[in-house]
Amino acid sequence: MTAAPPLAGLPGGPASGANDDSDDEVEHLQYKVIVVGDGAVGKTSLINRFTQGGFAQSYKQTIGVDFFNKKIQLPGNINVTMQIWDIGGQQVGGKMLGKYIYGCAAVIFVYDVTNPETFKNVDDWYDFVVREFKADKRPYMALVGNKNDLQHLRQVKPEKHSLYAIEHQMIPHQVSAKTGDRVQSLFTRVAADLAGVQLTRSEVEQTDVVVTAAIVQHPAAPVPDGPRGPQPEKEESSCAVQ
Ligand code: G3D
Ligand code: MG
Repeated sequence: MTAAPPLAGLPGGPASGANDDSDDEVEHLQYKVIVVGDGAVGKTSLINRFTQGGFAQSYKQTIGVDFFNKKIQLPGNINVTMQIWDIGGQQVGGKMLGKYIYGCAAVIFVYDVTNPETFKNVDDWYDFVVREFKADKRPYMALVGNKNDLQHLRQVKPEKHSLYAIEHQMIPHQVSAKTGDRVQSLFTRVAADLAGVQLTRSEVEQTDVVVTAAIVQHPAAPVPDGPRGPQPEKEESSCAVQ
Protein backbone atom coordinates (compact mmCIF):
# COMPACT_ATOMS: atom_id res chain seq x y z
CA MET A 1 0.00 0.00 0.00
CA THR A 2 1.25 3.49 -0.80
CA ALA A 3 0.25 6.66 0.98
CA ALA A 4 -1.96 8.78 -1.23
CA PRO A 5 0.06 11.64 -2.72
CA PRO A 6 -1.71 14.93 -3.25
CA LEU A 7 -3.21 15.18 -6.71
CA ALA A 8 -3.17 18.58 -8.33
CA GLY A 9 -5.62 19.74 -10.93
CA LEU A 10 -8.64 18.00 -9.45
CA PRO A 11 -11.49 17.38 -9.67
CA GLY A 12 -12.02 15.25 -12.71
CA GLY A 13 -9.43 15.34 -15.42
CA PRO A 14 -5.71 14.79 -15.56
CA ALA A 15 -3.92 15.66 -12.35
CA SER A 16 -0.81 16.72 -14.19
CA GLY A 17 -0.16 17.37 -17.84
CA ALA A 18 2.92 17.13 -20.04
CA ASN A 19 6.23 17.00 -18.24
CA ASP A 20 7.98 20.11 -19.49
CA ASP A 21 11.49 19.83 -17.99
CA SER A 22 13.18 16.49 -18.57
CA ASP A 23 11.51 14.89 -21.55
CA ASP A 24 9.03 16.77 -23.62
CA GLU A 25 8.23 13.68 -25.66
CA VAL A 26 6.60 11.83 -22.76
CA GLU A 27 3.30 12.89 -21.30
CA HIS A 28 2.66 12.13 -17.64
CA LEU A 29 -0.90 11.98 -16.36
CA GLN A 30 -2.35 11.08 -12.97
CA TYR A 31 -5.86 10.06 -12.11
CA LYS A 32 -7.68 9.26 -8.92
CA VAL A 33 -9.79 6.13 -9.41
CA ILE A 34 -12.28 4.92 -6.81
CA VAL A 35 -13.36 1.30 -6.49
CA VAL A 36 -16.72 0.80 -4.77
CA GLY A 37 -19.22 -2.00 -4.22
CA ASP A 38 -20.53 -4.24 -1.47
CA GLY A 39 -18.23 -6.06 0.91
CA ALA A 40 -16.75 -9.34 -0.38
CA VAL A 41 -17.44 -8.68 -4.09
CA GLY A 42 -13.68 -8.73 -4.67
CA LYS A 43 -12.59 -5.07 -4.76
CA THR A 44 -9.38 -5.62 -2.82
CA SER A 45 -8.66 -8.79 -4.81
CA LEU A 46 -9.10 -6.91 -8.10
CA ILE A 47 -6.84 -4.07 -7.05
CA ASN A 48 -4.31 -6.53 -5.71
CA ARG A 49 -4.37 -8.48 -8.95
CA PHE A 50 -3.83 -5.31 -10.95
CA THR A 51 -1.20 -3.67 -8.78
CA GLN A 52 0.72 -6.71 -7.46
CA GLY A 53 -0.27 -9.38 -9.98
CA GLY A 54 -1.37 -11.79 -7.26
CA PHE A 55 -4.42 -13.27 -5.60
CA ALA A 56 -4.66 -14.21 -1.94
CA GLN A 57 -7.13 -16.90 -1.01
CA SER A 58 -8.24 -15.00 2.01
CA TYR A 59 -8.54 -11.27 2.59
CA LYS A 60 -9.25 -9.15 5.58
CA GLN A 61 -12.15 -6.80 5.26
CA THR A 62 -11.01 -3.37 4.12
CA ILE A 63 -11.60 -0.91 6.92
CA GLY A 64 -12.06 2.66 5.73
CA VAL A 65 -9.92 3.13 2.65
CA ASP A 66 -6.60 1.94 1.18
CA PHE A 67 -4.57 3.59 -1.58
CA PHE A 68 -2.51 2.05 -4.34
CA ASN A 69 -0.46 3.66 -7.08
CA LYS A 70 0.11 1.98 -10.41
CA LYS A 71 1.76 3.24 -13.57
CA ILE A 72 0.50 2.30 -17.03
CA GLN A 73 2.27 3.11 -20.28
CA LEU A 74 -0.07 3.85 -23.13
CA PRO A 75 0.69 4.13 -26.83
CA GLY A 76 1.88 7.57 -27.90
CA ASN A 77 4.39 7.96 -25.05
CA ILE A 78 1.76 8.56 -22.44
CA ASN A 79 2.46 7.48 -18.88
CA VAL A 80 -0.55 7.28 -16.61
CA THR A 81 -0.28 6.95 -12.86
CA MET A 82 -3.49 5.62 -11.40
CA GLN A 83 -4.11 6.34 -7.76
CA ILE A 84 -6.58 3.66 -6.83
CA TRP A 85 -8.74 4.02 -3.73
CA ASP A 86 -10.10 0.81 -2.27
CA ILE A 87 -13.25 1.84 -0.44
CA GLY A 88 -14.50 -0.53 2.27
CA GLY A 89 -17.92 -1.97 1.40
CA GLN A 90 -19.38 -0.70 4.63
CA GLN A 91 -18.95 2.89 3.47
CA VAL A 92 -22.07 3.32 1.28
CA GLY A 93 -23.98 4.96 4.10
CA GLY A 94 -20.88 6.34 5.77
CA LYS A 95 -20.08 10.01 6.23
CA MET A 96 -16.60 9.66 4.75
CA LEU A 97 -17.61 8.37 1.33
CA GLY A 98 -18.25 11.85 -0.06
CA LYS A 99 -14.75 12.89 1.00
CA TYR A 100 -13.18 9.79 -0.49
CA ILE A 101 -14.77 10.22 -3.90
CA TYR A 102 -14.10 13.96 -4.06
CA GLY A 103 -12.04 14.84 -7.09
CA CYS A 104 -11.99 11.39 -8.59
CA ALA A 105 -11.70 10.98 -12.34
CA ALA A 106 -13.28 7.53 -12.43
CA VAL A 107 -15.46 5.28 -10.32
CA ILE A 108 -15.36 1.50 -10.77
CA PHE A 109 -18.55 -0.15 -9.51
CA VAL A 110 -17.89 -3.79 -8.62
CA TYR A 111 -20.38 -6.55 -7.91
CA ASP A 112 -20.17 -10.33 -7.62
CA VAL A 113 -21.80 -12.15 -10.57
CA THR A 114 -22.78 -15.02 -8.24
CA ASN A 115 -24.61 -12.71 -5.84
CA PRO A 116 -27.58 -10.77 -7.32
CA GLU A 117 -27.93 -8.71 -4.16
CA THR A 118 -24.55 -7.10 -4.81
CA PHE A 119 -25.66 -6.25 -8.35
CA LYS A 120 -28.87 -4.69 -7.04
CA ASN A 121 -26.86 -2.67 -4.53
CA VAL A 122 -24.82 -1.06 -7.31
CA ASP A 123 -27.85 1.26 -7.47
CA ASP A 124 -27.05 2.62 -4.01
CA TRP A 125 -23.42 3.26 -4.92
CA TYR A 126 -24.44 4.83 -8.21
CA ASP A 127 -27.05 7.09 -6.55
CA PHE A 128 -24.49 8.24 -4.05
CA VAL A 129 -21.90 9.04 -6.71
CA VAL A 130 -24.29 10.97 -8.98
CA ARG A 131 -25.54 12.99 -6.01
CA GLU A 132 -21.98 14.07 -5.26
CA PHE A 133 -21.22 15.41 -8.75
CA LYS A 134 -22.97 17.91 -10.98
CA ALA A 135 -24.31 16.22 -14.10
CA ASP A 136 -21.65 17.79 -16.34
CA LYS A 137 -18.81 16.95 -13.90
CA ARG A 138 -19.62 13.31 -13.42
CA PRO A 139 -16.65 10.97 -13.28
CA TYR A 140 -16.04 8.25 -15.82
CA MET A 141 -17.87 5.13 -14.64
CA ALA A 142 -17.24 1.43 -15.21
CA LEU A 143 -19.43 -1.51 -14.20
CA VAL A 144 -17.47 -4.60 -13.22
CA GLY A 145 -18.96 -8.06 -12.70
CA ASN A 146 -16.30 -9.99 -10.76
CA LYS A 147 -15.84 -13.74 -10.03
CA ASN A 148 -16.42 -14.82 -13.63
CA ASP A 149 -14.37 -17.93 -12.89
CA LEU A 150 -17.49 -19.18 -11.04
CA GLN A 151 -19.59 -19.53 -14.22
CA HIS A 152 -21.58 -22.44 -12.77
CA LEU A 153 -22.71 -20.19 -9.89
CA ARG A 154 -23.40 -17.17 -12.03
CA GLN A 155 -26.70 -15.46 -11.21
CA VAL A 156 -26.47 -12.12 -12.97
CA LYS A 157 -26.91 -12.62 -16.70
CA PRO A 158 -24.49 -10.82 -19.04
CA GLU A 159 -27.48 -9.18 -20.79
CA LYS A 160 -28.64 -7.64 -17.51
CA HIS A 161 -25.13 -6.41 -16.87
CA SER A 162 -24.84 -4.82 -20.32
CA LEU A 163 -28.27 -3.21 -20.13
CA TYR A 164 -27.55 -1.71 -16.72
CA ALA A 165 -24.26 -0.33 -17.99
CA ILE A 166 -25.92 1.28 -21.01
CA GLU A 167 -28.73 2.79 -18.90
CA HIS A 168 -26.27 4.23 -16.39
CA GLN A 169 -23.60 5.32 -18.84
CA MET A 170 -21.02 2.92 -17.53
CA ILE A 171 -18.43 0.94 -19.47
CA PRO A 172 -19.17 -2.77 -18.87
CA HIS A 173 -16.50 -5.32 -17.86
CA GLN A 174 -16.64 -8.96 -16.81
CA VAL A 175 -13.56 -10.09 -14.92
CA SER A 176 -12.09 -12.55 -12.47
CA ALA A 177 -9.66 -11.31 -9.87
CA LYS A 178 -8.91 -14.93 -9.10
CA THR A 179 -7.67 -15.94 -12.55
CA GLY A 180 -6.73 -12.42 -13.62
CA ASP A 181 -9.08 -12.69 -16.59
CA ARG A 182 -9.54 -9.22 -18.11
CA VAL A 183 -8.34 -7.40 -15.00
CA GLN A 184 -5.40 -5.64 -16.66
CA SER A 185 -7.54 -4.73 -19.65
CA LEU A 186 -10.16 -3.25 -17.34
CA PHE A 187 -7.69 -0.83 -15.76
CA THR A 188 -5.89 -0.19 -19.03
CA ARG A 189 -9.19 0.73 -20.68
CA VAL A 190 -10.03 3.09 -17.81
CA ALA A 191 -6.60 4.75 -18.07
CA ALA A 192 -6.82 5.03 -21.85
CA ASP A 193 -10.34 6.43 -21.82
CA LEU A 194 -9.38 9.01 -19.20
CA ALA A 195 -6.30 9.98 -21.20
CA GLY A 196 -8.30 10.10 -24.42
CA VAL A 197 -6.22 7.35 -26.02
CA GLN A 198 -8.00 4.92 -28.29
CA LEU A 199 -6.69 1.38 -27.98
CA THR A 200 -7.09 -1.36 -30.54
CA ARG A 201 -8.68 -4.58 -29.37
CA SER A 202 -5.34 -6.39 -29.51
CA GLU A 203 -3.65 -3.65 -27.49
CA VAL A 204 -6.25 -4.12 -24.78
CA GLU A 205 -6.12 -7.91 -24.84
CA GLN A 206 -2.33 -8.02 -24.81
CA THR A 207 -2.29 -6.55 -21.34
CA ASP A 208 -4.08 -9.56 -19.87
CA VAL A 209 -2.26 -12.43 -18.28
CA VAL A 210 -4.68 -15.11 -17.19
CA VAL A 211 -3.47 -17.25 -14.31
CA THR A 212 -4.57 -20.82 -14.80
CA ALA A 213 -2.68 -22.42 -11.92
CA ALA A 214 -5.84 -23.01 -9.94
CA ILE A 215 -7.65 -24.54 -12.91
CA VAL A 216 -7.25 -28.20 -13.92
CA GLN A 217 -5.48 -28.38 -17.28
CA HIS A 218 -5.65 -31.53 -19.39
CA PRO A 219 -2.15 -32.19 -20.77
CA ALA A 220 -3.38 -33.03 -24.27
CA ALA A 221 -5.68 -30.02 -24.53
CA PRO A 222 -4.62 -27.74 -27.40
CA VAL A 223 -3.87 -24.10 -26.61
CA PRO A 224 -6.88 -22.07 -27.76
CA ASP A 225 -6.31 -19.63 -30.58
CA GLY A 226 -9.13 -17.28 -29.70
CA PRO A 227 -9.04 -13.82 -28.20
CA ARG A 228 -7.32 -15.03 -25.04
CA GLY A 229 -4.95 -17.37 -26.86
CA PRO A 230 -1.50 -16.32 -28.09
CA GLN A 231 -1.46 -12.89 -29.61
CA PRO A 232 0.49 -11.95 -32.74
CA GLU A 233 3.63 -9.97 -32.14
CA LYS A 234 2.98 -6.27 -31.94
CA GLU A 235 4.17 -4.14 -34.78
CA GLU A 236 3.09 -0.70 -33.74
CA SER A 237 2.80 1.04 -30.41
CA SER A 238 2.05 -0.91 -27.27
CA CYS A 239 0.78 -0.40 -23.76
CA ALA A 240 2.45 -1.79 -20.71
CA VAL A 241 1.43 -2.09 -17.10
CA GLN A 242 4.13 -1.69 -14.47
P1 G3D B 1 -13.90 -6.85 -1.01
O1 G3D B 1 -12.58 -6.11 -1.01
O2 G3D B 1 -14.85 -6.37 -2.06
O3 G3D B 1 -14.55 -6.89 0.33
P2 G3D B 1 -12.25 -9.21 -1.24
O4 G3D B 1 -13.60 -8.39 -1.41
O5 G3D B 1 -11.27 -8.84 -2.28
O6 G3D B 1 -11.83 -9.13 0.18
O7 G3D B 1 -12.75 -10.69 -1.59
C1 G3D B 1 -13.80 -11.31 -0.87
C2 G3D B 1 -13.74 -12.80 -1.10
O8 G3D B 1 -14.00 -13.09 -2.48
C3 G3D B 1 -12.38 -13.43 -0.79
O9 G3D B 1 -12.61 -14.76 -0.36
C4 G3D B 1 -11.72 -13.52 -2.15
O10 G3D B 1 -10.76 -14.54 -2.22
C5 G3D B 1 -12.93 -13.85 -3.02
N1 G3D B 1 -12.75 -13.40 -4.41
C6 G3D B 1 -12.39 -12.19 -4.85
N2 G3D B 1 -12.35 -12.14 -6.18
C7 G3D B 1 -12.68 -13.37 -6.62
C8 G3D B 1 -12.82 -13.96 -7.92
O11 G3D B 1 -12.62 -13.37 -8.96
N3 G3D B 1 -13.23 -15.27 -7.95
C9 G3D B 1 -13.44 -15.99 -6.82
N4 G3D B 1 -13.83 -17.26 -6.98
N5 G3D B 1 -13.31 -15.48 -5.59
C10 G3D B 1 -12.95 -14.18 -5.49
P3 G3D B 1 -12.61 -15.18 1.20
O12 G3D B 1 -12.70 -16.66 1.12
O13 G3D B 1 -11.34 -14.66 1.77
O14 G3D B 1 -13.83 -14.52 1.76
MG1 MG C 1 -11.71 -5.06 0.63
